[in-house]
Amino acid sequence: MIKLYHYVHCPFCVRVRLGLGFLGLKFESIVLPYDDEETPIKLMNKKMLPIVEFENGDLSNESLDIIKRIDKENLLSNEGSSDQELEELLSRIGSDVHSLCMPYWMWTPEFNKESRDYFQKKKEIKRGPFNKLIQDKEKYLSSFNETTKIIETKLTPYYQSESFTIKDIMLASHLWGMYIFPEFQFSKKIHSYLQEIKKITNFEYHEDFWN
Ligand SMILES: N[C@@H](CCC(=O)N[C@@H](CS)C(=O)NCC(=O)O)C(=O)O
Repeated sequence: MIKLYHYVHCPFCVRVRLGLGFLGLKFESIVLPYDDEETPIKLMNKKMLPIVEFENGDLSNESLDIIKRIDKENLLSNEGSSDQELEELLSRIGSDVHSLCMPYWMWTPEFNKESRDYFQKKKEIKRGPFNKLIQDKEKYLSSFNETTKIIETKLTPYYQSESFTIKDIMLASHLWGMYIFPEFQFSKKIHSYLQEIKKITNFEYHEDFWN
């Protein structure tokens, strides 16, 4: 069985879960504590997830390569708008969602005291103190809301497509983390889009912590 090492909050890891789920592939789910440096370095020589170990022992830690490899029948074909446009959208989403959500993700069940401290220390180097991110939330929220208006114009009902594609995996996984942000609601259109994706990919964000 395919083994997936992942972080729940990481959008690139969510990509792989959505891909596996859509294709109906069973996998062993291993949520690594965020402060575990040893496991990813032992497997891939760097601390970066997702890592997939395929049934033949091959390893990969590039989300899109992983999805291409498991999508043997090319069911997630990638036609339509240029990748550049989606990349720009993802980078806009990423910068606001990360600033808004990091101070909250660290209180979700994938973290314990040690991994939370490690996460905060590491992420504050790039983004600045988490309490400042929280103080500035209106700025990030208003920018994110502008981006969601653009997204809405692209859903037909999937991202510039009538059917589900790899682009929906990329978009949805970047948006998903906002379900953790307090006081935030997606518009009905985007929420319905994400919930439809949840259904067809059999995705449950925190299912690893149900038992
Ligand atoms: N290009 C990689 C990017 C994966 C990535 O950026 N993973 C982040 C988590 S979101 C990571 O593991 N960073 C190292 C760390 O957070 O310690 C992919 O698409 O899979």
